[in-house]
Amino acid sequence: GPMAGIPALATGKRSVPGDYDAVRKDISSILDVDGYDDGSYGPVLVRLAWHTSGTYDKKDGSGGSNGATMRFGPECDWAANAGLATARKLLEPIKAAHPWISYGDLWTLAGAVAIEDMGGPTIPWRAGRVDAPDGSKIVPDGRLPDATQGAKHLRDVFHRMGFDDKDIVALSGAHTLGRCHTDRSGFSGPWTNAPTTFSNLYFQELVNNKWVPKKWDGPLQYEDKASKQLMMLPSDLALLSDRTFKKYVYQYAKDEEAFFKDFAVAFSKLLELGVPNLPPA
Ligand code: CCH
Repeated sequence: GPMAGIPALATGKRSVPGDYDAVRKDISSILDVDGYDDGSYGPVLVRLAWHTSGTYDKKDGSGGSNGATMRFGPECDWAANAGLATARKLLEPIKAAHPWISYGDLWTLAGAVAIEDMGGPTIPWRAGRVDAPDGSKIVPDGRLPDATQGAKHLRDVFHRMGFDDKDIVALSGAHTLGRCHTDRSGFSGPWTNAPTTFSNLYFQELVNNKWVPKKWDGPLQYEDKASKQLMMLPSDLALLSDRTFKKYVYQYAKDEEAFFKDFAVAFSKLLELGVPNLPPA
């Protein structure tokens, strides 16, 4: 739907270069908005941070959040990035108030701040991404995961970025946040009943429900048999049908602390893929 009004920024003033705390404050101040989805822009900002980073290929170092090439075609028009213009536009007033920050740093910092403000773990974040000019080489479409596919595809995509099986399951826990939109991905609905709180609920719902195909005109997705209010993508259910993935799903469903710890490390790594010359941690 249309964007709800953008609230005034907390600091409301320009900051000195390098004052990332001022940027963090302004990001925090725009997250909660009545009338947009479940009341928070947090989830779509997390998705922006993920999609700007998840194009990375460790073989040749291409892709990743450095450059912020999603500002330009064709990347902004990839089907996988449908709906992320909402997130990018939302951050424009913050870029205007803090013009010294790069888009790559702003988009990834917004994802980290959103996770933290929604109750998640502290995400180690470092500045250093440099924006690329329009016309720069953009990686080919097709590097972000396809929700209709299974375990082999998840491994192909995430191993290409340099992640292992445990990282794949930990990162998938971000689907505790937000929802699917028919006008963006074609899928519909939230994974949990608390989509603006970062928790291990996604894993609990995965293991505690019976998942059946949803009867509708849209693409194959699953609904929980009891309430029919929650959804899983085919790629989510792949985490249950693969023995290795399933082991971590059950571990994270039981142990939120382990999930938070592993997610923070993997998400931080994701945001830094392909970013050269980062300052020491
Ligand atoms: Fe995701 N995700 N995601 N996802 N995702 C969608 C929404 C969110 C896949 C497909 C989809 C990660 C991994 C995967 C978020 C974070 C992460 C949607 C619905 C699809 C489809 C988009 C829409 O309609 O708006 C697939 C396939 C994978 C395979 O691994 C990872 C990793 C992360 C972050 C660490 C978040 C957050 C959302 C909610 C966005 C919103 O607007 O509410």
